[in-house]
Amino acid sequence: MTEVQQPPSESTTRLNSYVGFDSITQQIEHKLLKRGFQFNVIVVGQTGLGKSTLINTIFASHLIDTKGRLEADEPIRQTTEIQAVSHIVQENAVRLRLNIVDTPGYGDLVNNENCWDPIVKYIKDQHSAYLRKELTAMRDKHIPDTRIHAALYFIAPTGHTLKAIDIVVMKRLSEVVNVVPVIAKSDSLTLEEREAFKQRIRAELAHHQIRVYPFDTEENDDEERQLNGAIRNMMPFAVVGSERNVIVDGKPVRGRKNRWGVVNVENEAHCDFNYLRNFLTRTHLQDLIETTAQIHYEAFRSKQLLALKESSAAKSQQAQHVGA
Ligand SMILES: Nc1nc2c(ncn2[C@@H]2O[C@H](COP(=O)(O)OP(=O)(O)O)[C@@H](O)[C@H]2O)c(=O)[nH]1
Ligand SMILES: [Mg+2]
Repeated sequence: MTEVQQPPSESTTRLNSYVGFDSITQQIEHKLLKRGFQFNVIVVGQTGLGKSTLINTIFASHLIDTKGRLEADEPIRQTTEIQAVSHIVQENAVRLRLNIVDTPGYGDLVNNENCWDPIVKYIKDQHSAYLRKELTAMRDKHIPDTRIHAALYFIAPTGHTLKAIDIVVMKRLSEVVNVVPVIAKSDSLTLEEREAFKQRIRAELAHHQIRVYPFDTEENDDEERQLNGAIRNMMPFAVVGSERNVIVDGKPVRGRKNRWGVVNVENEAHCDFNYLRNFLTRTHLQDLIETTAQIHYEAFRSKQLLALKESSAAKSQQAQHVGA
């Protein structure tokens, strides 16, 4: 009688069942699922463009998948400091700790020079905290990750061109983080205006050589390249946010009600909110996390370590001088 090798199943104990290294994918999956994922996003842009509102909308739209709608919230408060809002969202067996960092707007002042500094500093501080943990002798097996995986950059829906400040800030941000531009309050543009504005922004980004996410790396296969190409063609996502539910077909949805009708933020005919959410938390989640570690954090890390080496070399030279 020949024995049939059985693939591992929940009912057989792990040790005496068939074990091949093809089971590694299940092992990894099991471990990752147990640990859950941490995903950190920051929102950046001028005051009043709907950053805090969009954060609220993203969370509300996720919570509907599991727990039903949030009720209409407290009135809007002005954001005065950099502040993280965090919720655990779950889809099937996967737990995602979604952390969105809200920032006070800038651009209200006459002189906006270096107004982006606190945001760039915040992003670098997270890299630096991670590096410090990584370098301690008794480093934790799992370092809590606060590194920012994506920066949503809010563009005012002027329908004209980018402002000088948009170009400067996106350029600076793209050096330290994955930048995802969005057109804020896009309900104020007609569909034609929106399309023309998107095209103009893409042309300007290219002209100023601002590298926004997603960009292709050598590791990408054809399918990924195609998907990235499609996303780049619809960038920037034209979003609408709302802190209120409106009733559409008898069901409450996040939306904005006007005299002439209702914008349902999750309706793809109305705006790109769904595309943005799927892009961030589904199709590109893992890639955003990886690019952050392998490109942005790595650049920071090697710079810091080099500086550290140089300063210790200088110190030991000094010590030799003193000793001589
Ligand atoms: N028309 C429109 N108004 C919006 C949208 N998102 C937010 N708002 C409104 O814009 C104002 C400022 O929003 P807020 O989220 O505080 O902006 P923040 O300063 O960028 O955080 C509020 O009155 C919001 O109700 C949107 O998508 N469309
Ligand atoms: Mg705000």
